[in-house]
Amino acid sequence: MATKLLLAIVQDQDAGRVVEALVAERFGATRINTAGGFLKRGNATILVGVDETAVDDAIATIDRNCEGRAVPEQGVSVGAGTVFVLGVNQFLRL
Ligand code: 2BA
Repeated sequence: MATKLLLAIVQDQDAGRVVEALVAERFGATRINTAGGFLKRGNATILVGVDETAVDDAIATIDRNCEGRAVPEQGVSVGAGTVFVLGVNQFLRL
């Protein structure tokens, strides 16, 4: 059973809903308050350790609960989410 680590960067206003939806679907999730390098606005990085067979389900849950938004004053659009899928060497629960 291989574990993956999702590292999902979402906008602040969506983060609570994303975490609640993940937990309701029995995924483990950890929210870290972060900030984007370009806009320097608060955003959230959500860590989700998940079996590789459930990666697509977890990403779909994240996607359903966040949305892209335009930031006209900066002339950019922030995407709904930026997701990295990382391999995990070991997953230990002590
Ligand atoms: P920020 O760095 O604050 O970027 C916000 C939005 O500004 C980006 O939306 C993109 O549309 C634009 N942007 C970012 N860097 C730019 C640049 N050098 N020149 C012109 N426009 C730029 P997203 O791409 O949806 O990214 C949303 C947030 O996700 C980012 O916030 C950052 O916190 C994170 N992120 C995105 N790509 C990343 C990456 N490759 N590595 C690490 N974090 C990333």
